[in-house]
Amino acid sequence: MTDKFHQPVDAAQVPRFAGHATFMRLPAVADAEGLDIALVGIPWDGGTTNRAGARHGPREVRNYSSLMRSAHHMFGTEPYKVANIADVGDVAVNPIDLMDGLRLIENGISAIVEKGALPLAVGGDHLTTLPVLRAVAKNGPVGLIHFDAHSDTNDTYFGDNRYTHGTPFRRAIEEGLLDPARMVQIGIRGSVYGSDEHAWALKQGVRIIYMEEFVARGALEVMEEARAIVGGHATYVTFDIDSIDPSMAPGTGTPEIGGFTTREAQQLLRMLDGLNLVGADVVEVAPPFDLNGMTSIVGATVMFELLCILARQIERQKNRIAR
Ligand SMILES: [Mn+2]
Repeated sequence: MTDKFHQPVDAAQVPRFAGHATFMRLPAVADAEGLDIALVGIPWDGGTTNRAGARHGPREVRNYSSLMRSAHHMFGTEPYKVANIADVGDVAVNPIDLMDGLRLIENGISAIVEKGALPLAVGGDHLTTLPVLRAVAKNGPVGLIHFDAHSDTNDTYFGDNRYTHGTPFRRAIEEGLLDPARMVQIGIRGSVYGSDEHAWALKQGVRIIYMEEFVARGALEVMEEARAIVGGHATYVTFDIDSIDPSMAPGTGTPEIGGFTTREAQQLLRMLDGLNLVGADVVEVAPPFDLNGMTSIVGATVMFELLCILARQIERQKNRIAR
């Protein structure tokens, strides 16, 4: 089975600091043909309202992903043995034209989805998730499990500008890409523009689990509720690195204190196992604000956790077909 799937470069043969800096040291391939999971970069931060830099995220996450090994120590999963996974490179982007940027990102992710592969994307700012959702929700609205410090459901910025990294999930609901009754946001915290900032999202039926509620209830209980909300239907997972405390992930554009520890994030992510996922992303890693790569290693590790969840889903599907 192993030899028909792409394998990462063996660290016992080529040390981790050598060779090509691809995601997880997997082969770089031209497109998603034959892949179960496509690792893809979205180097675009044209939706950033304050500190830009997430455009540099994919390159640094690729670099730090060289520290990941090939098996998950808790699940026992060896993702590269059960699924065909490779680095399809970065989608084309336009750093000086927002609407063209969104169009290019949607095209890039659509090319993956059309080949039947699950996209696992690394942003980019959180607006990149909107064109990804346009690509993965072509057959109808999907559910969403959203880890973030911010709800990202505001309406407009700087006048009537509707597309920023503070608005993607409002636009996605309006466009019918997300079913708000199957949406849960976890880790939301920090000061807001007004006391009614989350009123619109709550009115649509979005479940917002503030950090304070997470602290009171714990990962197990919160994720049991999140799993019940999305159920067994198609669901997307989006992980904003600013959900993690800035003491552990400072390299991001909009840091908020009081965040998840990296260990809590691992606990939360592992409880995604068994859902029906159509893709996932890690966004808002901004290397210009990072310290010695400490945020990029968090991004790479979150990516590996998500990769194992997706690989386990592929494995279950293949076993079902084989049976
Ligand atoms: Mn966000």
